[in-house]
Order: sequence, then C-alpha cells, then structure tokens
Amino acid sequence: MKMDELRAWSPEEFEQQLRAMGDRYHIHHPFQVMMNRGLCDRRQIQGWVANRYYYQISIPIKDAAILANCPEREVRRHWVQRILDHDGYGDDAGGIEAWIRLGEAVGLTREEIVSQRHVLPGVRFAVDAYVNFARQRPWQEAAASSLTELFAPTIHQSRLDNWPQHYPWIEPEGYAYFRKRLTEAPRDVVNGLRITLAHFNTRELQERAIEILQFKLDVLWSIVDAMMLAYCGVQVAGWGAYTPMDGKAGS
Ligand code: AHQ
Repeated sequence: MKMDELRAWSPEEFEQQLRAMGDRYHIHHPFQVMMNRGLCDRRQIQGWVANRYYYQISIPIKDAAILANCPEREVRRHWVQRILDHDGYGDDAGGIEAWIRLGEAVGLTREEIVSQRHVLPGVRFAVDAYVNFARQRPWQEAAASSLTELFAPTIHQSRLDNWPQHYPWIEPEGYAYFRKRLTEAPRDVVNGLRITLAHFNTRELQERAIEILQFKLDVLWSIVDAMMLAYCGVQVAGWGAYTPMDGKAGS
C-alpha cells in the first residue's frame, strides 16, 4: 500500500507516535546515564558544560532562522520568545548568561567558555547541522525539530534532583539554567506541538515529521557521542587508550 493511501493519524495518535520516540532521547545515552548516576569526574562535567555552551548559543540563531522563514505573524509573535529566553530581555540576563554561570559553577572561567576552545569537532558539526536544517528547511519542519523538548523537562529535573548530592563541588547557583527550562520547555512544546499537529496533516507528512524528530534526536545523540569519546576515551586494539583532541576541559 502506498504511503498516501494510509489514513492520517488522529492528532492524539500522532502526538503519541512522537512521544513514543522518547526512548531514543539522549537522557538514555551512556554518558548522560553516567552523569546522572554521579559517575562523571570534574573534567567530564566541565567538558559537557563547555561543549553544550555551543549548543546554547546556537539555539537563538536557529530560532531566528525559523522567524526569517516564517511569514505568519501569529506564529512569529510566539516563537520570538525563545530568542529572548536565551539572549535575555530587559532585566532577565537570559539562558546563555545562566549557562555561563553554570560553567563558572563547575570551575570553568567565563573566558574559556566563551572562547569555545573546548568545543569538539563532533559537537560543532552536529549543532551546525541543526542550525543549517532550520535555515534551509520550511519553517514548519524546523519547528517540528524542536520537539525533542517533549522529553526535556525530565532531563532538567533529573539534574536538579541528582547533581547536588553527586557533585557537591558544583556551586548551586549554577543550577538556575535547569530550573529556568522547567517552565520554558513545556511552554515551547505547547507551541511547537500545535504547529506540528496542524501542519503535518496527511500520513505522508506525519511520517516526515517522525523523520525530522529522529534527525534532531540524532543531533543530540551525536553531541554526547563526541564528548564520551573525548572525555572517556576508548581502548583501541594495538593503540592503547585513545582520547582525541585536547579533551582536557578546565584544570
Ligand atoms: O536548554 C535547551 C534548550 O534551550 C533547547 C531549545 C530546544 C530546541 O529549540 O531545539 N531544545 C533544547 C534543549 C535544551 N537542553 C537540552 C538538555 O539536554 O539539556 C535538551 C534540548 C532538547 O531537548 O532539544
């Protein structure tokens, strides 16, 4: 049977299909599991924060690309909030500033975070793939790709629950970013889901939305793959321990 002969999923079925992809979310990646079990050392935590900084500063660029491609004022007036959440607005210094504070809380300096000198090739390539996707694809596809945040509240809450006792050396002020996302992410998801359920309204389009979400899940997975290789290293037959690049975040 050809795809277009399959009936479209109802909005409830479609949302369920999207949520079912949560088992591929990067919370299940060995590095994130290690992190949430308190098994990371200082260098691995610093490496994760220093590398995720590149993802955080790329989010507003990605969202600005969506705005640039979107002719619908009603969509833009909501989507623009995402840029303000990260860049800051008025008295709110924004999420990127909060991420730098997280970096300082784990023992990095502002200068080394902002310099991006710890950003690994694999992290840069995965994040750039996400930004370029948002630039080049229809704005509805880019909106759908943000729906990995269906699964994000869990991951932010688990850090707030687990990190203080696992990593007592991290200054608690650093956790402000995760707390901020507990309210921002669910609000973003309502917006992203409304656009996705409305636009992807044939079975073929719905299957395309599944592909898009898988692409973004792969972006997030690849980011942590690169960090695991750099900060956990591997034993290579005939080579011994392999840790690429400097792989040495912070002191
Ligand atoms: O801190 C995160 C964030 O601001 C965003 C924006 C959103 C998007 O537009 O793709 N995705 C996202 C995510 C953030 N944090 C990640 C984490 O694990 O801390 C999760 C990530 C996401 O689920 O896409």
